[in-house]
Formats: sequence, structure tokens, C-alpha cells
Amino acid sequence: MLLLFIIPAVPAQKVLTKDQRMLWWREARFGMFIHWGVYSVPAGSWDGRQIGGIGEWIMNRAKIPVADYQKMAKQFNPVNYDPDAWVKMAKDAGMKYIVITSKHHDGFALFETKASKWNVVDATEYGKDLLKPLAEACKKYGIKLGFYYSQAQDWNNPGGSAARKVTKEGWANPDSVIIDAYTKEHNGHWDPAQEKKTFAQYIDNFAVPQVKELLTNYGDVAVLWWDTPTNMTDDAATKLQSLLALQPAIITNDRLKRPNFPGDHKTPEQRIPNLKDLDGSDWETCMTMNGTWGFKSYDHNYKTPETLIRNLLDIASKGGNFLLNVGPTNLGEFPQESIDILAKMGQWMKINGEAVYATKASPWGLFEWGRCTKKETKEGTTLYFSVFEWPADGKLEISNFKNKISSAKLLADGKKLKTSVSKDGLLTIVLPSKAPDPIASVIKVIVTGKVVTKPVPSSPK
Ligand code: JFZ
Repeated sequence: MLLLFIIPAVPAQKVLTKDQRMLWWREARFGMFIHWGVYSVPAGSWDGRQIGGIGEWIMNRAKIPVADYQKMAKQFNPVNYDPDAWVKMAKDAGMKYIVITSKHHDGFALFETKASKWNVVDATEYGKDLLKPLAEACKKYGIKLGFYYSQAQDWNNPGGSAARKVTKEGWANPDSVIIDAYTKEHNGHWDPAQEKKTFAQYIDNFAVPQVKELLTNYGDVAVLWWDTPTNMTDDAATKLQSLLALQPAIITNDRLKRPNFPGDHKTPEQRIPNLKDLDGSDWETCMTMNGTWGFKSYDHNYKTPETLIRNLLDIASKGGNFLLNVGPTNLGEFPQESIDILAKMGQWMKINGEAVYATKASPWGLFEWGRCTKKETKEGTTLYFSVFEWPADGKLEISNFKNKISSAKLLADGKKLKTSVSKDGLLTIVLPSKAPDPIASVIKVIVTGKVVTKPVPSSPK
């Protein structure tokens, strides 16, 4: 007898629109970048010298030979790594997502991979996948997890590209002339081991299988954060991009290959764009707390919580996201300064976070005294005025104001504030004499209808 088994058709994957995919990201506004790898071992110093530039570039800047660099993996032993505590710190700071370097330009994978021995499981004493427990902690705390992946530059896995840096950018070593001639001749590479394969082989043998692993073995991956398209080809970009189908809801940036792989969002780095440069696309400013992404033991030049909170508000008022970096040590610890900054930002966000999350850009552009964000509701519009410079006369004035006010209060203490609007549209909010928060005090104003206005002509930026 012939039995016919009817195999149920695989349910068709729902194809999400860009707006659907971007929904959580546009509401999140604030995320944590983590740059972590073997570069946290030299931590900015090589051969007794402090090497210039950002910490994760030390191999290239100091022209460290492949074999010497790989020896340092022995000291990458993150016994104090506590992914639960990391994710909790991000969450308590008010961050909604984390993007971690699964593999930076030094090619070292923080995850178990069959494509290369140059990874945390095979090359360190620690011997365990670092991304798995992070993915679990993110799930536990409701934080989205994204992977940074250096798709083109790879200074350890043969065939990867290397952006050329002349030696004086690291330190002027006695062989500078010879080394600089060599890197010129060898497309940025400084060690013959780096050129044992072609770039196309590197893409097929390392990058493609590793990205496949990342998008298969860690549950939902919210973001794939490509970086530095040095020597990328359309062919390589197409192969990598097609893998994204493994995660139908994934969001990617604009660094896979320029200009024909624009991704979902732009990535201004270490700067907040000016209003006039925004063209309506989604964007995310990534920024360091001190002067480096990867840990440098002697960089204590941290921005203040005031600067960083005001940066977040500046970014939100322009409709962007803020991806703020932490560079953990080789033992798996956040620098104490970063821990303190995150705690301070969290205190502020706990009270004032609603001025940031799920808001839209300011209808007025920027104010001299602070920033504005808005939320459109069924009933009307909620405006958040974040005041950096508290008015000496206790009156906050906003011109070009056309709506009817339903209520106005300070988020810090919930106190109702008196308001008046003159015939020619000058809103005056009467404030207490002292700012409740010297960094930024938020006034929440609910109005009826939509707020339609032109940016104030005096916008400083
Ligand atoms: C890249 C990396 O090289 C760096 O190590 C770090 O990971 C950072 C977040 O990204 O650096 C870049 C990439 C792009 C630009 C500048 C630095 N850019 O487009 O101006």
C-alpha cells in the first residue's frame, strides 16, 4: 500500500516593511556599543610605548606581527565577565539595545566559530563563547542585541583587508621607512601571513561562514553593524547582504559597501549632525565616553554625564539614536568611569526618559537654552522642553506657538506650571527659581492638535 505523507508547506516568512523593522529602533533612541577583544590586553601600549590612536587599532598602528599579536590571546582571560551585570547596567542606564564587536579588525571572534581558530574558544585559556551568555542576558532583561562585524578589514585571518596607516601614526619606530614602503607595496598589510589568501577567499572562507554563524546560533539578532568597507567588492557585499534573510527583522547600517548598499541607517561617528545636514533618513551617532573604543589603560579623559545627557537630548531633538561605547578590560570588566557615567545617566533617565523614548524631532529646531522633543497622541501633542540653561528671570519663552495648552508640568516633581500665550504666539512658562536638575530639567507640555511650525531662525546648529 502506498502511503502518501503530505508535508506541510513551510509557512511563508512574513516580509516586513522597513517601517515595521525600524519601529523598535526608532523608539529606542539610546543604545550601548561594546568594543571588546584581544586589544584590551595591550590596552594601548606595545613594547613599552604608548601607541597613538584608538585602542582597537593597536595592531595596525604599532605594526604588530600576526604571531606576536596572537600570543596576547593567552592574557585575554575574562574571568570576571558577568554578562548579566553588563546588560543590567545598560538597562539601568536607560539603554534599549546593545551592539557588541563580534569580530573587530583584528579578526578575533568573541564567539565559537568553525571558520577560524582565531577565536575565544580555541585561542584563549578562557575557552568559552562570550556572545551566547550575553544573548541570554539580553533576552532576560528585554534588551535587543546586535552584532558589530568587521566584514572587510581583518588583520589576522589571511586575505582580509588592512587600511594603510603610516608608522608615525602609531610610533616612529626605527624601521619606519622600510615598514611604510612595505605597507605601500602590500595594500596596507605589514606581515606576509596576512596575504596568504586573496580577499575573495577571505570573504568565502571566513566572513560569509562567520556571519552565517552569528545569524544562526544566537536567537534573534536585532542589528548587524558592518564596519569599514576597505577593499569591499559588490560581489562580496552581495554575498554578505543575502545572509541577512536569516533574520527577517534585522536592521543594518550603511557601512557594508558604499554607495550602493545603503542599509537602514546612517552612522555619523563621534559627532552629532547639524540640523541642516539631515535629509530624513534614519541615523545613529556612535560615540566614545573617553577617547577610545577599545580599552586603553591610560585614557581617563572621560566626557561628563552632563555632556552625554545633553548629547542624547540634542540627538533625540534631531530625530536620531545615540550609541554610546564602553570598552571592557581583558578581565571582562567595564572601566569604573564608565560604570559611574552609566549610573548617572540612568538616574536622569529614570525621571526624564519619556522625553527621549518614542519621541520625534523638535518642531522648532534647537533653542539656545535647551532642546525639544515631541510625541503625537490621539488627543494632541506632547512636547518635552529640556532646559539646559535655566532662565534667570524664571520665565521660559517660546515664540511661534500656535496650539492650545492642556497642561504643563515639570517631570522632576510633577508640579503644575503656569503658562500664557500672547496674541502673537509667544508662550511663557513660569518656572520655579531654581532648576530641579542642573544638567537638564524637562517640562512636559500637552497641547491640543498637531504642532506645525518652522524651526526657529536662530538655531545655533
Ligand atoms: C570604525 C573602526 O575602524 C573603529 O575601530 C571603531 O570600531 C569605529 C566605531 O568604527 O572607524 C571608523 C569608521 C568610519 C569612519 C570613521 C571611523 N567614518 O566613516 O568616518
